[in-house]
Amino acid sequence: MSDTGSDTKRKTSTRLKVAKPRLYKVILVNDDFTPREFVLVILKAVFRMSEEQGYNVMMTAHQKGKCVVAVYSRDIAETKAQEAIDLAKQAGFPLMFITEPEN
Ligand code: NFA
Repeated sequence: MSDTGSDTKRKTSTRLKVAKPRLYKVILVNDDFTPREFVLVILKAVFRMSEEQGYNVMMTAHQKGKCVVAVYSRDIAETKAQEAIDLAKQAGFPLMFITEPEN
């Protein structure tokens, strides 16, 4: 009863810490070497995109230079971007993904 006040304070400061999960965009960057079909394989495997979604994202990057693939927490965005880069590198392609905060 007498420490109701301090409990309330602790709860409030905890909420302030968890209430702001910044979201990060994973962006596909165009290059002149990676085959379109390989880009599609990566988008489907790593980012769980459908054939149609993947094709549209791949073609947008191809035509405009880059395209947002998806938005995640920072940790997931960076992990998925690195996974995709590594898979491409293993296959001999310079495919690049970058991450950036949404706001
Ligand atoms: N521009 C690549 C090509 O013509 C395809 C590509 C699309 C690569 C999107 C990277 C990103 N083979």
